Amino acid sequence: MTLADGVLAGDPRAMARAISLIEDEDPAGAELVRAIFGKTGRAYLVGVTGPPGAGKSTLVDRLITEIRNGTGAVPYSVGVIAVDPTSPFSGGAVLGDRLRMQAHAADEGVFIRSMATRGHLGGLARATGDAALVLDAAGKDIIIIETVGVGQDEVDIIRTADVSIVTLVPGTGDDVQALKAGIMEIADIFIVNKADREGADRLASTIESNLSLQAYGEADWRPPILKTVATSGQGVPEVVEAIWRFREHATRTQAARRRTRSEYRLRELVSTRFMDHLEREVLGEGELASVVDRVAARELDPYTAANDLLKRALR
Ligand SMILES: Nc1nc2c(ncn2[C@@H]2O[C@H](COP(=O)(O)OP(=O)(O)OP(=O)(O)O)[C@@H](O)[C@H]2O)c(=O)[nH]1
Ligand SMILES: [Mg+2]
Repeated sequence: MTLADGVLAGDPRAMARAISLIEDEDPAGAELVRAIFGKTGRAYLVGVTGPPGAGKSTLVDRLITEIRNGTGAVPYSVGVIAVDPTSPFSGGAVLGDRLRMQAHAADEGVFIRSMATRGHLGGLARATGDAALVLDAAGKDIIIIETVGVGQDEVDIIRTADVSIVTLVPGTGDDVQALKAGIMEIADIFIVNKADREGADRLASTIESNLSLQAYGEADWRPPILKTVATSGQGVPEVVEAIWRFREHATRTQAARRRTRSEYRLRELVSTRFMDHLEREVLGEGELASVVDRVAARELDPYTAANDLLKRALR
């Protein structure tokens, strides 16, 4: 049985192996994605973002429970990708996520994986997207991606999910931070977590007054603001309900969003392929670095440099 067959059969070991290949940027990972791609597109992608320590993993853990035991007739299967922003060697947060979510270890309908972010520009979004394809091909109905809402890469991952959930916490100045980082705009659902703490209502009304600055038409989705205590599970059923409501509501925008996701990935891949080609096939050893040095030293402007490189690649 090939690795792709294993993934398509939903074998957790094949899935884990596939995601490792993707994470390591092994060419076999790309090969695998090629083999499974035609069988993807069924899963519903839920993006969860927010500042470090907002309680995202705790919440995702509760969401899994709620979705698995939930009100639906058939329990959906769930795949989770937790993107760990720290170095692959620190391992702290990864371990934390694993421990927190291991309550689901015995549940065959749940697959959880942490992914370390690598230095590669754009690589995180690609690796996360490919890992989601693996879970999708393996038959997971709902795929949850957790990222810390810092950095464009991470915001893009969440922005192009089928539903984007932004988690904030009272009393940390998160509201201001989030406004600055532009993650307010991407939210389909707001969560004020740690609602057992003081200031939850205040934070909710800050978000509310922000929303009221925008003009929502009759038919537009207005992001709900939901208060949760992830540690106890309070408010979590309402979050799952809001996800289902959004899913019902946004059938038209979902197609557009998935198209954006495809375009984003295609553009990113072509750029990466092009740069790889340039560095490996066109330029000599260290040549790109010396062009960078000249731009840094103001001997060469970046536009001229880029045009020169493009010309050489196309020659
Ligand atoms: N009081 C309170 N504590 C919470 C709540 N939700 C989570 N916590 C605690 O907040 C801490 C961080 O929770 P995590 O779930 O790891 O947060 P996270 O956002 O996933 O963190 P990173 O992935 O490291 O950014 C843990 O100690 C949780 O127990 C809550 O609703 N109330
Ligand atoms: Mg976490």
